[in-house]
Amino acid sequence: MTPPSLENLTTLRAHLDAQKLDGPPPDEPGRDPGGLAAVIDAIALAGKWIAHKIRAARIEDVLGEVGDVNLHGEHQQKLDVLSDRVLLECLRVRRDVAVYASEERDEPVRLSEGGRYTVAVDPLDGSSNVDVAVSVGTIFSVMRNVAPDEPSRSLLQRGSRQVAAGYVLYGSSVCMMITLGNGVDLFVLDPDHGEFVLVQKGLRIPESKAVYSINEAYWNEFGDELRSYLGWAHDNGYAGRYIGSMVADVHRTLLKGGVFLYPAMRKAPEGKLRLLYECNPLAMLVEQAGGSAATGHERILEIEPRELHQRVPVVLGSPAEVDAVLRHFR
Ligand code: P6P
Repeated sequence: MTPPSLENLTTLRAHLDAQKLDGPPPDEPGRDPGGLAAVIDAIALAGKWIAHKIRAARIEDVLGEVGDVNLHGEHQQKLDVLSDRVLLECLRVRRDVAVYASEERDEPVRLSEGGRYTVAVDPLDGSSNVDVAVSVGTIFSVMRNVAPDEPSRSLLQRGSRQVAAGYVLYGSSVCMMITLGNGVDLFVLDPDHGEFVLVQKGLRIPESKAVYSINEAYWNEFGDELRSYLGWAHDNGYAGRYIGSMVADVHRTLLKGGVFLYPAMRKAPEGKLRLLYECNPLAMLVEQAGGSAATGHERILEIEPRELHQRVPVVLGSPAEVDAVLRHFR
């Protein structure tokens, strides 16, 4: 990893401009310059704001619950609601997003008429960990708006149709991992200048690593195949690492290798994690970095979504480690 220096200092905006992405929409009066770069830039801006809020949370008392529950019956944290709101507004002003979907909203929000993209987000994944200062993150998935007459339909495309995906991780440093479909790039927020700086271009996940990441407290809920895999892993000296924030567990897996699992269980036959704004974007990142992402029976990115908040089981990470899991599912 080449540390940034004055000679090779590349900001996110400069990196995006160099990718020659879709430019602004055709000249139309009153339309702000849009394009995919502007969409990613808007998410980065929201990420900076959320990072600040999280840093100051205990001081500004935005911790804790608003008292509401979201459609999944999960208690909404104040920061969940704030993060969702700032992402929506940052994307609205860029005028090229037709519809916005979020884990925190029952229904999608129509934004710009004629917008060329749809964005689906988990505004603050792992938010219950904020109270104990554990890493959390914003996950995003960008698709083309292929149904201008009814943009919400564009949200239900298979993950292989994503044009961009990534996350902002609010940890010991604020990291932004993005893919535009031609590799994975890692940026770190320089707190002194308020810029995301490129620190690793073309990131590759290690081929193998004897680390698995799963909540083994659910052992009694696991099927025989998964128990067989875990028994094999225990016999082969694997280490367990589980943070309980998917973004943090996946970030470690991308950088160090290993396998992350949130499987189907008796009490959750579809697993817990959502397809559109958690598993699809993270699966795209992992595949673009040379890894694999499956449900145990099919490739995540080939799933035809049925509905906005659909859940799927997920096994993702180093190719050799995902294969080791799937060998027990065949
Ligand atoms: P469990 C956080 O609530 C989350 O959605 C993911 O970030 C995380 O991987 C998972 O749930 C943790 O779930 O059941 O292990 O607490």
